[in-house]
Amino acid sequence: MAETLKRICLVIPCYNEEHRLDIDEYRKFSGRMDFLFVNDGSSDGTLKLLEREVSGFASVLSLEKNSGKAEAVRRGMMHMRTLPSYDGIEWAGFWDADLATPLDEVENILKFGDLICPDADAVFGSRIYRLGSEIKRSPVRRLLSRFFCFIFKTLYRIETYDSQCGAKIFRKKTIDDAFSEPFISKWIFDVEIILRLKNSRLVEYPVKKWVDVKGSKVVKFGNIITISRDVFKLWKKYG
Ligand SMILES: Nc1nc2c(ncn2[C@@H]2O[C@H](COP(=O)(O)OP(=O)(O)O)[C@@H](O)[C@H]2O)c(=O)[nH]1
Ligand SMILES: [Mg+2]
Repeated sequence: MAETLKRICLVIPCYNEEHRLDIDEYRKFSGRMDFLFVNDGSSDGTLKLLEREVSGFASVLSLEKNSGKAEAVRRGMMHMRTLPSYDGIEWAGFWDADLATPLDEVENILKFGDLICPDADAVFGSRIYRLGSEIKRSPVRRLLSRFFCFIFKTLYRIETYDSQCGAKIFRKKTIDDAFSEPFISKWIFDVEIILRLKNSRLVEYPVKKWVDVKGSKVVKFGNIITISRDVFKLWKKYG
């Protein structure tokens, strides 16, 4: 355990997460990693919950207006640099608030970075179905993910198996390149990050567990149209 002690700070973007945030789970892991919760202009009791429950063991940044996950993560990554613990950490990342990827995977992803790919600039969680893993995703999400990865490969020559997993970590030196400029895409900013980091060494870590948590706000028909527009915008800018 000691080797992962506060080597990493995770941004947790939170939009209307009052009923999904498992505060006790975060508290349990807070001795081993830092958390920066970003309230993304929630209209429910998320901010009150964060102020009441996490300020004793984690940091909170609150955005007045809802700006979407991409901007919430970006602002969090930028704000992290002002935290007193920032100098001591080696890695920074973002992790979905619903803990679809459990927090014990943080240690595994760090080990993967250290042992298997010590020269990696970023390690991205990837939901690969295989013996010994527990990946529970709806068939619709699986299908969409395969379809969009095919598009990304064709249009941008990105060889990722799973671009959208909400568990990603970055070495500190890559943060500026990945996050200093606002993203032009709303839902596929993960792909935009890959396009921005084309000169860095990026690797995928096959998560052992990923469980679809009820209450997703992303997979909706309207968003699929926005995603398609994003694909075109990215192609125009980075293609
Ligand atoms: N949907 C949505 N999620 C946001 C927004 N801002 C931050 N998030 C966070 O993005 C993460 C992923 O959201 P979720 O609904 O679980 O997406 P999914 O599981 O990928 O379908 C969660 O931590 C959300 O709280 C936003 O404006 N909309
Ligand atoms: Mg989710």
